[in-house]
Amino acid sequence: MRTRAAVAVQAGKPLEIMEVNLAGPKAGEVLVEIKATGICHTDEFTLSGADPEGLFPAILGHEGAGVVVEVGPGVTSVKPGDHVIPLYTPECRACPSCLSQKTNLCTAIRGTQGQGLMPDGTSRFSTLDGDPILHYMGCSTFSNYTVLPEIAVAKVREDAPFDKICYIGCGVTTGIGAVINTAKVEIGAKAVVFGLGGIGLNVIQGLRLAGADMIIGVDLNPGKKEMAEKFGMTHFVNPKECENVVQEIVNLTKTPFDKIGGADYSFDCTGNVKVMRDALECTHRGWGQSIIIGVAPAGAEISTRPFQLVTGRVWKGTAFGGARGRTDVPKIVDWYMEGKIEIDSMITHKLSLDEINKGFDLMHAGESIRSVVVY
Ligand code: NAD
Ligand code: AHE
Ligand code: ZN
Repeated sequence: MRTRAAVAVQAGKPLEIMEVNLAGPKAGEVLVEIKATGICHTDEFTLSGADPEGLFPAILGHEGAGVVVEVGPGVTSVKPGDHVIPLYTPECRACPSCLSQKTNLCTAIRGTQGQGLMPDGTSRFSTLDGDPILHYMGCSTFSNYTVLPEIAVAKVREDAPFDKICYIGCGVTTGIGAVINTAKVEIGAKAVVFGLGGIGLNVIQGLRLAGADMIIGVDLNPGKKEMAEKFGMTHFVNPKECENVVQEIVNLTKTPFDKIGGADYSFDCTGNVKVMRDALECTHRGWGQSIIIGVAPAGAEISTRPFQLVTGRVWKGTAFGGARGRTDVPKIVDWYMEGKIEIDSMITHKLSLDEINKGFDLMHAGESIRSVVVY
């Protein structure tokens, strides 16, 4: 079939909207009509050329929601008409990682996914001239129709609006999951969130859900403060307005009884390795945990004095918030539908596919939280 898609032709260039060919689903695959997709900072990261795994030409996008149109041979868990959210972290329930119950990082198809290919080593997308176009993160939601492995779709309830729940495909689950699954934050905790964008705000709402007492937000853009407060941020620190962010946070968290100070938990939602160091070092001696969510450019490395770890601080990372997609994503959709979590106000801009590059401009200007493309 033919479908309209925004194609990343080359790193650093705007996406090009065009008709492309899409081959039908093979065994174990499903054809999905994408109804809406968010634009995550990771799409921008890859498009910019900073992603060591970035390949071109490709169809980016990994934060979508849609409807199953057709299933390939052997597919049993979904059928045409089912509403689904594509999963860049699939859940096969049979690989060593899934069976370990220690990680959400299913390894069943990670090799081919990283090469922009379907599990059989080929691409379903091509130009009208027949040249292959690569998949991205196994999702390619910047195409109106896409093909996904069966293990990479979460079946969700049919009354949930696509233009909101697409955000559960990455940002919402990543932020809330980092708090609940990765850090396992407890009631009364003091936490710091670096970067108050589409991920950071969801960390904040996760912290509120977990019952944190103090939620300190850090961002260079003071325009992010108001929205973060609505989601539960209790204190705001602008690194441009203080001499030392780490000291500022330590001071904020000190009490007459605890004169050492430091956050119980911190979360990097910037992808900046200097920020990651601050995020670790502002946590409490003896038990502080810092969770890296941000993705850093090719060649970037983190550093700290080993003494920071010797004295009990813990550095952790999380992908997709530690969520097991097929199991957890339908539950998060339920939380949204039941009013337990909020999404609507974070979707600051709605665009057509033709306007998709505007979504990247808004992100660069710091004007959007999430832009969502509605097909
Ligand atoms: P975003 O652009 O919406 O937000 C980033 C925020 O960080 C902005 O508000 C910006 O002002 C702030 N910021 C930038 N530099 C800063 C600094 N030095 N100090 C303080 N604040 C700073 O991006 P997003 O969609 O929220 O994504 C955030 C990061 O998370 C990106 O690196 C993205 O690739 C990554 N991410 C990771 C996962 C995962 O599974 N690990 C999932 C989604 C996104
Ligand atoms: N390809 C990059 C790393 C990108 C990355 O870390 N991706 C996250 C999801 S970000 C979603 O917005 C992830 O899931 N990582 C685990 C995985 O298996 O990709 C690089 O540095 O090479
Ligand atoms: Zn993302």
